[in-house]
Amino acid sequence: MRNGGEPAAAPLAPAPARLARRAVLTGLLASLASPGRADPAAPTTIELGMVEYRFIPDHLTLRPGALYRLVLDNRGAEVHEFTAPALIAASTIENPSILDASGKAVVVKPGERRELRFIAPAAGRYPFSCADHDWAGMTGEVLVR
Ligand SMILES: [Cu+2]
Repeated sequence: MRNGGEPAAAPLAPAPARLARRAVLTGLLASLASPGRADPAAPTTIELGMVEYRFIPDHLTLRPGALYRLVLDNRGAEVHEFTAPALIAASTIENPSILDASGKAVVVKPGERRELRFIAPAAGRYPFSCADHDWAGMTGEVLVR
């Protein structure tokens, strides 16, 4: 007679192929369970226009841990900068060579489009500006939530 429902012998370990199938199935089920969740491998593209002297739009809402392509599109006649020290310091920047020498900004010439790829940081508010024209109100904010 067995005591306490314990199995008499350890079950056979699953074969590696069966484990692999189980991992694929688990991933599939997880993706079905959260259909609204962005695939972290597929970036979300956001266009940020730059003119004299504002960003269009001047507020962005991002998801923590999601991958973004922020396309900085200078539609103006002057050089503009996306200056975002807190955001850049807190994010994982995928293409840091796009940053200027300070490591806190991306400089965009008139008519130029430059792309900053990054993984959004933890929830919070991250102000940005154009360091050349913040005096003129060329500022904005990224809300991560
Ligand atoms: Cu500017």
